Amino acid sequence: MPKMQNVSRKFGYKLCILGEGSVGKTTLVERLTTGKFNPITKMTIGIDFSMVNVDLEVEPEKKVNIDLQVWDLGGQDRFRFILPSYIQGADGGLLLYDVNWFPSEKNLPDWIDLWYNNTKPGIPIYLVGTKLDMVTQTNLPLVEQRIFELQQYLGIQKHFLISSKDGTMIENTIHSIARDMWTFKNQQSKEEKTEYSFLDALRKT
Ligand SMILES: Nc1nc2c(ncn2[C@@H]2O[C@H](COP(=O)(O)OP(=O)(O)OP(=O)(O)O)[C@@H](O)[C@H]2O)c(=O)[nH]1
Ligand SMILES: [Mg+2]
Repeated sequence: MPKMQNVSRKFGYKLCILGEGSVGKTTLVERLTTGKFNPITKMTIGIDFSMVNVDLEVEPEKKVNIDLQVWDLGGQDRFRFILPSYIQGADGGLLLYDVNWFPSEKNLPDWIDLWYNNTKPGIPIYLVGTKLDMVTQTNLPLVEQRIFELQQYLGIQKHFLISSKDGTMIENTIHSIARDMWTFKNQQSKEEKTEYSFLDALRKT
């Protein structure tokens, strides 16, 4: 039997970045692609695409290599009409809001509805609070309380607090969603295989 160690299979998934204007979508994508913080991003006009490569050990001695095609849509209201087709075919989503700016939370329920109306059940979506570097020690308990309330209210358990400025939790967030995307896809293909073999068995009888 060949040894499975270091065997790497390649996958390509679509990851959508969602959220209001100025919450830090493009800055996150730039951090992922260049490893740097860009303090002077321009507002995104339409959609930008980037590739991010992630190596994951999904099981002991089983590695996969994932090409994430990251879709970044301008958060201005005038781009909202594209949203359903933007989301279609997504394998995962990061819904960003700025933890220092409560108005960026206002439309989170609409974003969630939009997501569930345009994706299959089970496709991972995370809530991501941005600009953690701007939260003071005094404000942190308030922010944590607010996150807890949002999770309950929106029914989303997976939440990450990130800073694209100092890099906090950026890698963890992307590795975690890549792993969840892989798990979901893997589960789905197993279910499809079971369905086909069941149909094959029926045909043979
Ligand atoms: N301090 C700090 N500033 C950030 C962070 N992330 C983004 N910013 C700043 O926030 C501003 C807006 O960031 P963008 O990434 O352009 O926001 P966006 O969500 O892509 O905005 P639209 O393209 O208009 O939808 C920029 O000035 C960024 O430098 C962060 O983690 N910390
Ligand atoms: Mg942008």
